[in-house]
Amino acid sequence: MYADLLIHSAQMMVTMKGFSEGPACGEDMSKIGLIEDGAVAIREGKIVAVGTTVEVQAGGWVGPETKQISAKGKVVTPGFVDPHTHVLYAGSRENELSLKIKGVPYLEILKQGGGILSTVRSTNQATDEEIKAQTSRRLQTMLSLGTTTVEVKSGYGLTLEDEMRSLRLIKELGSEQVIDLVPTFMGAHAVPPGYTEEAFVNYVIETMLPTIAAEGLAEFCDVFCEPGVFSVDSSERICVKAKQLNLKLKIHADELASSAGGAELAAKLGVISADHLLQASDEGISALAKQGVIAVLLPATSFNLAKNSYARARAMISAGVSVALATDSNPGSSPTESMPLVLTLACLYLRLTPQEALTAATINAAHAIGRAEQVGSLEVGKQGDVLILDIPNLNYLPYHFGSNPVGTVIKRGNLVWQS
Ligand code: IZC
Ligand code: ZN
Repeated sequence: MYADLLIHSAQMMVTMKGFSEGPACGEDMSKIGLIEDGAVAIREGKIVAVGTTVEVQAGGWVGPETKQISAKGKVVTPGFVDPHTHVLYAGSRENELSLKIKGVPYLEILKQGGGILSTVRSTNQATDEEIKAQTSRRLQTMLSLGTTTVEVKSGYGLTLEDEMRSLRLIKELGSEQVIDLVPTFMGAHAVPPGYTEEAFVNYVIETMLPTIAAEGLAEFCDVFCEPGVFSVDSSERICVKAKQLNLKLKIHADELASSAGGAELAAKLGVISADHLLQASDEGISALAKQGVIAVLLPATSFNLAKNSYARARAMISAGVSVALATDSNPGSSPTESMPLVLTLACLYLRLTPQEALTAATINAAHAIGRAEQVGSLEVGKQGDVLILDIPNLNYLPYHFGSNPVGTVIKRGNLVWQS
């Protein structure tokens, strides 16, 4: 039995070996399973051998039909996993840039009917084909930047019908294009006009959640837990119901207001991940560590909100929290598809080392969306999702920013993008 594909002679190969059972935390976030002169062999979409080039070649995997790619002088990593995005939408919000430059806060724009509600209008007015075409283009950009698995939230519909449409489109896109998509229901993204917070939360709990769970359209449920959007109490009610319906949980927690209790709620509920956490308290961070909640940090959002405020990643890692990284790709607070940019920002402003940042963008990110058995590391039996980066060493990845370091993207053993 020969491999279909052999990538060999990598200057450095990052495997992330050993964390498929549970995410890396503390000092383990630096253990990236580096192999010099590394090789990986893939057959029928799955990894069949990993090691040095000599080891893999000696394993008998290379036959006359095996396609071979040399990664000489380059760095090979698992495909990036982006575990927090709002990438399904129509329209854009560049008109809000001037407000942002003037210092108008994100939530003030929302309060005035813009922000999320503006994208709800443009999405709900668009046809299925328009939403899919615009989203596909962004997914293609993500793929070219090395993302091979991505979580996608609904939340620009805000009626049962429109939320179901978004989740159905995520499903369709997932089967039509290359990247694997993981669907999250986020009906509680903003309170639409005509509702009080309480009335809308009741609608989410009594009408949206049961139908969406019954249709099997989402794996996760997420809530924008933030004073002025959904309170801790409202968020808890929604999460408790979602859990009863066997949805896994995520929370947007402590993004904007200080010590609002989002992290504490996340720990109390035992969510899989708590996301943002810029303003999480020391108690909240300890609680996340104790409960094994993954912190999904979104430095591109901090950067784009331009408030010079970043999550306290070092305190989280010291406390034993597993950290993951995501783009938060959305038309308002993070209009980007770039995990390489996120890695740069994570090193400079979250003060992660390149090793920690890579762990956060691969295996820990896979854990944050329930995909660690399939992706996030280069290990035998996992999906053949591999990047060949056109860079000489690991430090170069966060160091040189603003251009694309990705040379080749392999998805399930197929070459799907090349620079
Ligand atoms: O469209 O502004 N933070 N939700 C919560 C978002 C950002 C997306 C948006
Ligand atoms: Zn978000």
